[in-house]
Amino acid sequence: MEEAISGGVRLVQYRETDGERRKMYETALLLRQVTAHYGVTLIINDFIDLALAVKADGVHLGQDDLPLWVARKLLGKEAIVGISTHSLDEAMAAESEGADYIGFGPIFHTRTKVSSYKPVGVEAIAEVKKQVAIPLYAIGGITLSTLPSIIKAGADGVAVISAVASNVPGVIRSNVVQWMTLLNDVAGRGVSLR
Ligand code: 3NM
Repeated sequence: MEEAISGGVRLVQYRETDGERRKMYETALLLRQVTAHYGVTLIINDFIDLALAVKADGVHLGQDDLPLWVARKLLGKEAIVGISTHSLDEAMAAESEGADYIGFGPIFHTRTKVSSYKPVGVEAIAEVKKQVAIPLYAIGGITLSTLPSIIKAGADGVAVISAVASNVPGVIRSNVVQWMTLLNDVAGRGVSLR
């Protein structure tokens, strides 16, 4: 994460889908210390209690997680609450329920997340943006070569895992620098909710 931040990332999501909750707490606490130091926004995937416990900036919920209003009630109105959406209907519902942003996808095939959702394609982004005003972050199988089309379709930003992840020291940083450079070229801005 420090490499990603040094490359220019302004928002990170801690996404751990299974594992020991104690270990997750310790990891999230460390991520909070580092993100606070660099002034980077930290969102916790799925777990409202974890977000509360480490004073994260917000939580990201899936369609099967606790309802948005519960997260809002527990975390307060200043917290960022985002929702994963996979269709226009889900996107509209998320907005009317008070989400701060939506994740929308999978845009393309991805091997990172096992789910039954079929890829929605780039055109679906424009359809959703016609009806939904809150920021849309496209996700799922996005690469540097598809990034321009996604921004042109109206996405406010992108969320990527495999396109930047690496175990080799220095590679995440250089990948992120490439992404931020291209984003600035095609969108004229970085990606941030705060
Ligand atoms: N959520 P990659 S797709 C975490 O469609 C996640 O809601 C998705 O990883 C959704 O950039 C996805 O490696 C995986 O494809 C994104």
